[in-house]
Amino acid sequence: ATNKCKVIIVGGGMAGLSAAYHLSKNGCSDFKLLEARRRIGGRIVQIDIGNEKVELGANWIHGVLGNPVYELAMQNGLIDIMQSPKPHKVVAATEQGKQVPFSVLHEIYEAYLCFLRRCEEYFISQYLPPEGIDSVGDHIRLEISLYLDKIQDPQERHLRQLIFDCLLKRETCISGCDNMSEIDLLEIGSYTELQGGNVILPGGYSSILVPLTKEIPSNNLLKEHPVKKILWNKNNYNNNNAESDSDDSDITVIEDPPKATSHNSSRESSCEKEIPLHNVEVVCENGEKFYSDHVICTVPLGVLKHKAVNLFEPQLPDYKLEALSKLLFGTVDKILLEYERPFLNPNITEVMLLWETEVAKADNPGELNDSWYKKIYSFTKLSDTLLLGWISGKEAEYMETLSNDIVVDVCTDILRKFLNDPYIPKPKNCVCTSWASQPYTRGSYTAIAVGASQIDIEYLAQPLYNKKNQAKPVLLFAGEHTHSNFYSTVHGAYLSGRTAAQILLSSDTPQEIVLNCED
Ligand code: 6YU
Repeated sequence: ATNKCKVIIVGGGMAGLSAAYHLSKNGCSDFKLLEARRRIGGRIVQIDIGNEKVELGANWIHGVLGNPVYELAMQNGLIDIMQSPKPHKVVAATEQGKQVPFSVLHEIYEAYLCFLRRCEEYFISQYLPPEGIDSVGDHIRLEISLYLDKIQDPQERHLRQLIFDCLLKRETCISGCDNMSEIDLLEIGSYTELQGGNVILPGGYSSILVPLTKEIPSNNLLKEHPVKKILWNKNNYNNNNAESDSDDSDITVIEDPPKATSHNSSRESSCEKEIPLHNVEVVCENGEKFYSDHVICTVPLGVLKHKAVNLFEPQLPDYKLEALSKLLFGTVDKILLEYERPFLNPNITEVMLLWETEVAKADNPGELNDSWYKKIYSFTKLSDTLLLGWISGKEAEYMETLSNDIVVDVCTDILRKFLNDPYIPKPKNCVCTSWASQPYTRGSYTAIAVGASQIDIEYLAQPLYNKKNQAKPVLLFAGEHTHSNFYSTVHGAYLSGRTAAQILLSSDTPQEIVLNCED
């Protein structure tokens, strides 16, 4: 009997936990959350490195005003309101170990921000971009070349070009792509930035999981339950059982039942008579089956891209499959280096790396052997003895195939060269994330690729019904990839899980949906 419930939630990242939390808080405990990994949190995950708690996925609450994750953190005392922002001192250094004057860095950063804002404006304005320019990368590069044309001194121009290149690499880590030429120019403005800057929780982002999980009955959270198949219109297959159903008014007898003709099929239905009719059967990798009236699928876009065709029966509608292939789920990885003793100037918090050469675009990943590391755009100091490097795209995916020893050697060479100091020590420990290789993530976060649009995200979010006139959907979707303004963020995931729960908790009119659900 434990394998039957009203709602199954697939995936225990922020979206799944938010759905479970909102169901629980509103009096519905008849659900199960099936999580593939041994832990919950998904792309929110913390490890210990030395004495430090380090986040391997999300780090910042992006924005304060109107951010439900910030609210949740505030309500639960997770934010240190006395915390004063630590000074951030960035230096930009060239491969020759020369540091760039801060005034130049500042000038280029301001210009760059202006170019980016102009890209974002296309989403709301009626202006059209120059002909043939359809990506953020192409548009920004055009503006950069116009800007640099005005600088007479070739050395000054070159230096500025290197800073722009570095900022473009940084942008790939923010957007979640390999190259900014992949990002649709007209759609980048669909992402909504909330006011208030980036907030860090003193206990790390993962501390946000505590107030959510404490509201969810622990028996409802099933870890190490990877889902293999979601059969989401069982009702249509097994109409013979309709009368044996529970008293749930959502479940109605289907009008046009398939006829049981063969010996096998009648045996199947009599066998299933022992199981009260449910709309949904969810099968785990180990063969264990769960039955429910509704299922909320929160697996990441990367997993859906690889698995959707086999995961759902019946198949998802074509409009969803198309949206899945059009949207981007890029890779962003972190490189964490732990040192025996502090070595960086205490006043410096970040070193931006101004690589001389653009990263070579290799179609054959083997060719990245000699160039992958040029995609690391900076090292940030997390503590006196901990550095964080960022890398994105194909180069990040290539790095995921390398041993830690290789990464350690390469990063040590980079730091020695850019900081012009041959005595910089080797780290005693190195941890690299591997978001693209993780079978239950397969990338880092969602972006709108050239040719895709916000509508594709809305298509992914559409819940599905398996019968005409059904009051509530059977198959619902949540996850950062289903939020049309806050995709790629934790708060987007949280809101999408809340919406899915609200739909199931609600009566049938949208007004009541909102009123019926407590946050
Ligand atoms: C944010 C931040 N942040 C850095 C890095 C990463 C991400 N994000 P989940 O994957 O969490 O959960 C799905 C679950 O499903 C999971 O537990 C699986 O195990 C499970 N599952 C899969 N298959 C299954 C199966 N078959 N059966 C059962 N279970 C299965 N967000 O707000 N602040 O600082 C960062 C960052 C390195 C990788 C981030 C950040 C993204 C969030 O982590 C992410 O959106 C949510 O956690 C996803 O939750 P979920 O539930 O949907 O999926 C201009 C412009 C463009 C827009 N970009 C701007 C914002 C940039 C984003 N910021 C990134 C920066 C960092 C550092």
